Amino acid sequence: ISIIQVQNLLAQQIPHLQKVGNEQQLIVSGKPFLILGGELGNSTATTMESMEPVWPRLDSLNLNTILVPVYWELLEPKEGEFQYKLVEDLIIEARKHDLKLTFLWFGAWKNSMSSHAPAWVKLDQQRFPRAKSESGESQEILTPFSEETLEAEINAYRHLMRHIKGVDAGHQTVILMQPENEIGMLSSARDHSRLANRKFKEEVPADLIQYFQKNRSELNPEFLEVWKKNGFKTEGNWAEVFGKGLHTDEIFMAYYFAKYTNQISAAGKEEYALPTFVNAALNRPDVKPGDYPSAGPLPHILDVWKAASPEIDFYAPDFYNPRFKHWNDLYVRQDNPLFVPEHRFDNTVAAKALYTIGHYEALGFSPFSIEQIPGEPLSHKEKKLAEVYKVIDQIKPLLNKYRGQGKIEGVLLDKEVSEAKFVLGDYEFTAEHTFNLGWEPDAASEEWEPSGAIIIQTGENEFYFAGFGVSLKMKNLKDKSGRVGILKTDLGCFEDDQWKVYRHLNGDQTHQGRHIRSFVDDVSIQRFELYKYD
Ligand code: N0T
Repeated sequence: ISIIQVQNLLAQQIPHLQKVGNEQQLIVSGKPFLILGGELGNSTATTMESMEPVWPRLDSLNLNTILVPVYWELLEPKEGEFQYKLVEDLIIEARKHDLKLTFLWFGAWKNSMSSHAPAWVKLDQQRFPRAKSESGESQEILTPFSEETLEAEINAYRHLMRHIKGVDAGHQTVILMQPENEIGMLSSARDHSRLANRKFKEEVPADLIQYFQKNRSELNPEFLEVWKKNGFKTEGNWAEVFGKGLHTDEIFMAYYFAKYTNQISAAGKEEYALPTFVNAALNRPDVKPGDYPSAGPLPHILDVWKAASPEIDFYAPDFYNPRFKHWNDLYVRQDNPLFVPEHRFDNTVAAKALYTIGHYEALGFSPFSIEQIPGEPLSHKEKKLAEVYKVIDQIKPLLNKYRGQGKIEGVLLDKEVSEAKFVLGDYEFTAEHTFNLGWEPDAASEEWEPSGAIIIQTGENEFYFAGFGVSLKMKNLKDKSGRVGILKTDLGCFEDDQWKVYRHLNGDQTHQGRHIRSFVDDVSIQRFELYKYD
C-alpha cells in the first residue's frame, strides 16, 4: 500500500491522545494538533444569530479551536426529542472558519448547579432527586446518586455523540469533549439526600482502596496525609476509613461525581470515542470544603477521580485564581497532560500561552470569554494573544518534532519574578524580563505587562526563541570558563514550515552580542547559534 493510502488511513482515525517521549500529544486527522484556543462565554453560542458577529472576531484572534457549550436543555427540550440543528450549524460554521471545536457538555452540572438540565428534569423532582444540604434543604443541584438521572443524561449524551459522529467523523472538526463543567458540591461539602446518606454508610468500594494501594507511592501527599491519619485503613465505611469530617465528605462526593461522569464519558465513547476531560474550579487555601465547589478534580483529590473515572482522559484547571505555576505543577503529576481550558481573559494570557506550551508542553491553552465585545477594535490583550498564537502556530513543526524530549522550555516573567533559569543541553539560560534592561519606556511604570517565551533546542548549539519581553544570557555547563558567545541571531518566520530570515540581528539588537532579546511590544521568532570561547 502506498504512502498516500497510509496517510488516508491515519486521517480516518478518531482524534486521540498519543504518548510521545515523556509527554502526550493530541492527534487530529492523523497529525499532531496543538490547541490555540478560546472559550466562548456561556450564552453566546445558543443561537446562530447570536454567533454571527462573533465569527469574524474569532478569525482575527488566530485561534485554531473554540470551546463551546452544548446545553442539555437545548439538545433535549422534550424527553426523547432531540434538536441537533444548533450543534450541526456550529460544526459547519466552525469548519468554514477553519476552527476546531471542543464541546462543553453542560449536562447535570454546570459550576456545581444543575442550571442546564432540561425543564422536564427540573420539574420532576421525584424522578430526578435533588442534592440536600446538611440541614436537609433541597438544592438546585441534581444528586449524583440517582440512577434515573444518570440514565436520562447518558441517553442525551449518547444521542449527541452519535450525531457528532454522523456529521463530523469524516472531518474531525470536533476534537475533544468536556462532560459537565466545573463539577463541585456547594454549600455543604456533601450531599445529604436520602440516596447519598445510604451510600455514605456503605463500605468504601474496593476499587478505590485497590487503586490507592497500587499507587500508594504516587498519591498526592495532602491526600495521603488524610488516609495516614486514620491508619491507612482499607475496610469500613467512609467515616471509618478516612475519619469523620469535611475532607471525608469531599472524598466521598469526589468518588461518586467521578463515577457518574465516568459513565457519561464511557457511554459517549461507545458512540464516538473522542477524548474527554473534566475541568476544575480551583480552590483557595484555607477555604473549607463546601465553601468552594468541592469534590471536583482538584489536586488534593485527583487520585480519587483517577481511580473512579478511567474513561476520562485528563483533568484540567480553570484559572481565576493567582499562582499559575503552583497549580499547573499539581496537574502534571501521574501522566496527566496539561490543558488550560479557561483562564480569565486578562493581560497575562499571551505570556501564559507561551509558558504553558513551552514549559509544560501542554495540549493547549484557552482564555475564557474569548469573544469579548464584537464590533469593538481589538484591545491590547487581544492583539497580543493573536500575535502570540500566530508565532506558536509557526513554530508548531519544531514543537511537534522535539516534544517529550526535554528540548523545549517556557518562561513566564513579571515584576515580582523577573528572572528564571533553565537548562537545555549543555547550556544554562538566564531569562529576564526585558524591563530589567530599562530601555523600554514602560520599564519605569508601576505595572509590568507579563512576558513569556518558548525556547527550543534544535541542535547542539542551535536554538529557536519565540516570545516577547524576554532577554536571554547563556553559560556553558560543560566548560570550565562557561563563557558563551552568540555566533549568529536571525529574526524570521516560518513559511510552509521553512525558516525564512527577515533580519540579521546584531548591534543594539543583541547588545553587541551580549544577549538574545525581544522587547515587550515585539512578539518575534529568532533563531540563534551559540559558541564557547576561552
Ligand atoms: C467559570 C467561568 C464561567 C477568585 C466564570 C469560574 C465558566 C466557568 N467559572 O466566568 O462560568 O463556565 O467554568 C469560577 C471562578 C470564580 C472566580 C473566583 C475569583
